[in-house]
Amino acid sequence: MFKPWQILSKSTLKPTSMRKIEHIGIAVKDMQAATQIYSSLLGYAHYKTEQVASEGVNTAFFKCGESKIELLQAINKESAVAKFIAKKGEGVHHIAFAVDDIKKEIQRLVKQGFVVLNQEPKMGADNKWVVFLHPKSSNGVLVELCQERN
Ligand code: CMX
Repeated sequence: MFKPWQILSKSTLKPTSMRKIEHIGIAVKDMQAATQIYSSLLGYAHYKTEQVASEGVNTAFFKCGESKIELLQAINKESAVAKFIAKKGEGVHHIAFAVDDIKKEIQRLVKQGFVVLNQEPKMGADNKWVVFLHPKSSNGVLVELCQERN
């Protein structure tokens, strides 16, 4: 059973390379409609679109200060986003944290009992190495770690 609060106290917490919320991923059914809605909300257009075939998604990115909004539309029914929408409907799909050293963070989080879905970082959208943590180990929220690819 995953209970990191049992093994960590303030005195054992160490500095990590978790830097900021890099982006929030939002699952949408209709990308064209969603980009219009988020353009209206933010007052400016998305800065890029990208298909990530390996994840079965089309994406559109908006900058928002230091962070981003990533709209995600499934391109096939096997996609994690298609399954998410079928079960929960449109909405917040994941929160992504920027890290300096993704491999070190994987080791740290595995030691603490988090369920890391891919132990080897994979290529994600917007020029990143990415790793996902199972939502069951983070209070029902799918967590992504991402590191800039050089
Ligand atoms: N947020 C919160 N909970 C989620 C979730 C999400 N995004 N996706 C699934 N779940 C929940 C399911 O509802 C289910 O809950 P219950 O057990 O209460 O019913 C539970 O997690 C497990 O679901 P599952 O049916 O066993 O597994 P899935 O086939 O739905 O897969 C997951 C879930 C997280 C393992 C899978 O979506 C995954 O590997 N995700 C990582 C990759 C990814 O999401 N890629 C798309 C984004 C790519 C990008 O950002 O570019």
